[in-house]
Amino acid sequence: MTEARAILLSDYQPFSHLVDQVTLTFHLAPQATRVMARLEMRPNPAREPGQDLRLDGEGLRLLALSVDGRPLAAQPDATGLTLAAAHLPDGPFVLETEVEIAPEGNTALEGLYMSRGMYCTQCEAEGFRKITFYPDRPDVMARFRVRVEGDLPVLLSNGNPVAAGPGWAEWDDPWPKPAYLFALVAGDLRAHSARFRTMSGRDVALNIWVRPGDEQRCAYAMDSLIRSMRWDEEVYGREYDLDVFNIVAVDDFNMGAMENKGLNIFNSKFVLASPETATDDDFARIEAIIAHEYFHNWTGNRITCRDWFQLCLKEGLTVYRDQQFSGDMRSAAVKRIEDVLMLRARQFREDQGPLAHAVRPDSYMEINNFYTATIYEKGAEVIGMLRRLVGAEAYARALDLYFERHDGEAATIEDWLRVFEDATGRDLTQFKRWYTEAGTPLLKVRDEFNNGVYTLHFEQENPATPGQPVKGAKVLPIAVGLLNPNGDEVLATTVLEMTEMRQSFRFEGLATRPVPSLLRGFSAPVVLERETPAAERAFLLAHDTDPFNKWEAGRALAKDVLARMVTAGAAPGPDWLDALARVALDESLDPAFRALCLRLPSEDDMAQTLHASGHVPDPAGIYAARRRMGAALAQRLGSEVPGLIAALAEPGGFSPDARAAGRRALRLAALSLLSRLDDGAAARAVFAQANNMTEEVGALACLLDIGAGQAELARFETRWSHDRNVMDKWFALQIAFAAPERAVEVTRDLTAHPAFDWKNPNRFRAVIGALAGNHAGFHHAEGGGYDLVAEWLLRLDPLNPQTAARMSTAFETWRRYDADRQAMIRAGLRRMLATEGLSRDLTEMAGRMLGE
Ligand code: B3K
Ligand code: ZN
Repeated sequence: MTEARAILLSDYQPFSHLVDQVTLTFHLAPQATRVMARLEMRPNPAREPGQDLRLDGEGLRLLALSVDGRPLAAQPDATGLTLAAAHLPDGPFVLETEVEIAPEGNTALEGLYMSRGMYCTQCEAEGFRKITFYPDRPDVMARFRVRVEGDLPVLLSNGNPVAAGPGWAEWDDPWPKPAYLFALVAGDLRAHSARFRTMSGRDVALNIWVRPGDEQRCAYAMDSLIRSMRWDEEVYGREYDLDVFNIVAVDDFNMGAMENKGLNIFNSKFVLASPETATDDDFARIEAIIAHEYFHNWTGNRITCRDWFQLCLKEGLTVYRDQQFSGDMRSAAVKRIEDVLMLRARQFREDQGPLAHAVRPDSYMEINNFYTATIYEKGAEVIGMLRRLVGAEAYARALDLYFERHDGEAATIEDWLRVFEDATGRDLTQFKRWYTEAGTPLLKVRDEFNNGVYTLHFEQENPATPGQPVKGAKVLPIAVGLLNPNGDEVLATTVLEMTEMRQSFRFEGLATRPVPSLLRGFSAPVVLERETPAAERAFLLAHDTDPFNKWEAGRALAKDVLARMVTAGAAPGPDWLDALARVALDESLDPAFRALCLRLPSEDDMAQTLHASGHVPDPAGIYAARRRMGAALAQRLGSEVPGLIAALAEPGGFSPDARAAGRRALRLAALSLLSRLDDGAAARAVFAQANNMTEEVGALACLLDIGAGQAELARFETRWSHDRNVMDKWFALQIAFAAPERAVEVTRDLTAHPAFDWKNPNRFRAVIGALAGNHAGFHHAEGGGYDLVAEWLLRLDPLNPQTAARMSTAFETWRRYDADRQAMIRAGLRRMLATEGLSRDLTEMAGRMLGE
């Protein structure tokens, strides 16, 4: 199965044939499902006549094959079936196949598989070929009609329901689509239903399908769906286009969710929520993912990708849209800060390591390995930059043109950029480098003030990445504002457009030297480097009118302090402590914002930053320094904290809205500080009285963080052992908060827990992923963390290569660390590569990480 061959963008050719209509019939059975496929095809006029027909197919038992009713003898190979041109008509023909598959044995969770008695599918990127023989590529778009037969009460597929009887149902999807958007679900399910009237007055039936008993936990997802549908009409003018929209929650799922046309399939963790079981973060993620999958209906489904190299065309744009949506629903400033935190934690990390790749890569071995932070989050940043450069109004015009011009098509990044060029008259040739060149630019800034003229000198560096040693200058939209020394803004936010390697910008008529607020709103995904005195950072934390940069100033200050603590053994000085204390206690500020300011830089973030500035990060040293930093903050704020906690208590019922969530976030941040001073007494009380999961789990985390909480852990387990999604939190928390020298042992013990169902991706991530995320534990000098993660990846790989490969990115940062750690990780990756039968997924990842 591990034929290691790279697929190249430059090899793209249109498919030999077109598929006009697909008719599928499924006889469901766990061990032997029959799939009958009838494909109405014709040669593609865009190709020379007389092409063979190559169909993809993996793990299929071929039972029958005919062309225009005439049986044909053809022998499939390991990856598909070739029908020689000689056996095919020159004009339209009907190809029929019958195959048998075994969904019950499908542990890869790709294709048709079973999750706790229910049938479901995951076809993106290349899972449809595990269901039937088909040209499984996104530029082959066809109409699908599906008949499902099985002895389960609910039988679903894409499109509109057309007919149903006992044990069968038929569905018709009028919108041509690629096979990766195909879906089928069958199970004993219950619906939480609602209706939606579209902007043109069409009535749509909305259903969220869940296991019996879970219907009560769908209200928030439904509300999010309705708000998403309305928002897409109001902001993008996009209306829904079928009579029904179905969402199904499944427990065994490799990622978050999937945008199958009219039948979204979700990891149950991103659907089910009640105040008792879901945290505020869960609610926010549910809202974002429901929106994301819904928005794909236009950006992904109506307009899809020509080939998988264009993945960011749908993912970057859809992430950008879901970020806009969450910003509109909540606090835009807080949302932007959270998005940047995540971008730096995942995408900068990826971009600065051996897995760096372009937003539009030009080669891959296994496409599932490219559903990355670069394609998604950097892809979204690139669109944000485009909008900043052309302006909101031109962006809206360009998007209208995109939908008008490419509806029903499989498009490319070139098509996308041409739409912007045509709508705005801009030449985007240089801008396109954001799509084709990997790496995080470094933006160095110097400033100068002479005779009332203030000058900013910028210089960009575009570091080498695997396969891309030299790069050109990027177009950088740099949003700046200037403040005068009493804190008034003397220049409101202005977007400078940098297009050269070195460029200076002048500001005239200033009475005094201004304080610059650079890269407001994080206007470009770069690392900003400027010698900035601590006093200036503290000034911006107090006075910047741009909320992102206000936060960023505090963040930079904290990172400077922490870096000095790690590298020079310094103590956290009063400047930082006082500045932070003022923000924490400033009641004119949004509590959610204050909570974000109180969050210390993560250990991995510090390791990344130290490495970038030429240090070899010592995980134990970072851990210890960060704890000292937290302790100092607790001391500084100590007397104020109980008052803060009391003032933020929310009597009355729970509401998941952003305002209430922000207050809880600040209250828990304060509780965490207090726990260091009162040995957890207050946290124990909050845990005991909690009527919502945010506070229950938040208080438990405070206790675990100070090395306490064993009794509470036991109580939590007793209370929640029946609930998988909640128990994932129980597993993950203990590992996340385990002290560095105990993390491996705690993890090992939990892998022996009877509820450690490691074939379930959520549970695997909650345990093995949590160890990989415990920076000092995973990177413990003895290497036990590396060994344990590698051991489990190798165990999972034969069953579920996709999830194993994704988690292998735990090792992508190996070059940051000292020689001993590097040697251990390299040896582990080499052992992986030497393992017989290693999947193509993990082979590609380990090979790229080693750079060999
Ligand atoms: N498009 C899917 C991801 C599919 C991942 C396949 N390995 C979910 C999403 O981005 O919306
Ligand atoms: Zn997506």
